[in-house]
Amino acid sequence: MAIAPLIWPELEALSTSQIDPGQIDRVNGPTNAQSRLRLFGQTEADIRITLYRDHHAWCPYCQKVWLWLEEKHIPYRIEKVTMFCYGQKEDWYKRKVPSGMLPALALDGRIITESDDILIVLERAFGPLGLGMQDPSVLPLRQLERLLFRAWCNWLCQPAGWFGQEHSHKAQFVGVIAQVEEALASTPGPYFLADFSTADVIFTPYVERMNASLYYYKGYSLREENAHLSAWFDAMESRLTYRGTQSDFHTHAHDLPPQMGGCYDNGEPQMQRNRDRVDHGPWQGLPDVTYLEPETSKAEALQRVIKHRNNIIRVNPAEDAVFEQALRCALTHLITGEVCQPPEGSDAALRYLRDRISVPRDMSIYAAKRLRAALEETAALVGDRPGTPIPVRHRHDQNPAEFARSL
Ligand SMILES: N[C@@H](CCC(=O)N[C@@H](CS)C(=O)NCC(=O)O)C(=O)O
Repeated sequence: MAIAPLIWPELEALSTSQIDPGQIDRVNGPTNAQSRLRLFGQTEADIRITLYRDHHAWCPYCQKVWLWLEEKHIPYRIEKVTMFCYGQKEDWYKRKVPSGMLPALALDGRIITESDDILIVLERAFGPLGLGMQDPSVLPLRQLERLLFRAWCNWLCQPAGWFGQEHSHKAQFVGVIAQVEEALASTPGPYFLADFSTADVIFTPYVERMNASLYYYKGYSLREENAHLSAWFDAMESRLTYRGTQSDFHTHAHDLPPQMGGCYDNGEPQMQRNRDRVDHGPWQGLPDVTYLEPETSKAEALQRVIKHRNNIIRVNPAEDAVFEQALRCALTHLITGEVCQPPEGSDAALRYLRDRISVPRDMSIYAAKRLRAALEETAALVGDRPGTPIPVRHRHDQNPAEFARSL
């Protein structure tokens, strides 16, 4: 039987009965994308660093530096900057870094750019993370990571063309992956060296993006087809630092095209099945995450939407009153499991939001999967109209300026 949508205070009470907002410690608790200050039990007087990274917690080079700081428990502040394809770059940032490129880091007031240079400077100031950037065992792994990056770009970012070309780009990538598998097999544990180190941090951002994009655009499941990489992903997911920075297939599949200048699908049946699943669900069970789902994932999703609800409703193309009610229906369904009938004609509006949940910017990976499912199941009660298509040349639909007041 369908129930009436809960009102906001009722939804809020349900989210806080499962997660007390006061207990989410953004400053000293687990790694998270919402924090502006990280202390790890130290004081603000101990801070020597500001990390400038993108609002979307998407930039791979920022993720590298972010993970490093989190692993080393170095206290730091975070300033968020808009990437060009999301909106207008902040003037204050262009005065600091005229190119506008991210990441940048201020150490004792001195600005450093280029993620590798940043890590080298950080190592000098705070010591290496395991073995350092210029260690003889790390250097060849850094070169291997760049080789893999180039092979991935060649495969993903060029039209399939004639069959042989697609085949040779794939073969080239798979050949480099064999070297990565060999490197991982040569150590006793799951990491690139005997212990977790800088080398794992260096590989993380792009291997995560490869896993997502090749699944979606090429029908190739990096994590499932390579035993050592699979164990490496599992080991990375055992770390709260990585979980806090981890994105999902949907976010990456749709954030990559404007950043990479286009991603090309190969049209194969497996690719089409994968794309359909990433876009329309079911999202549970996709090989973008394997650690056990936290019990609080639905409450987390609810809490995050409640916090930003005014802007979420304002930017949605549907009429505010209609979407406000539809959104409460989806959230009621999310948290109670009951069916809640949304207003007629709200299906496209619900799918608009379904397609714009960004991980980890908005919430963690499992919370996003639960919210997408609740939005889709609620939309399906009134129709099958898709949301406004996600743009591929820019992501102005995600302009952080629209959310500035509640970020
Ligand atoms: N080699 C640089 C690359 C940095 C880079 O390409 N950053 C991109 C984001 S992933 C950027 O800032 N692009 C400008 C923008 O999108 O606003 C590094 O390692 O830091």
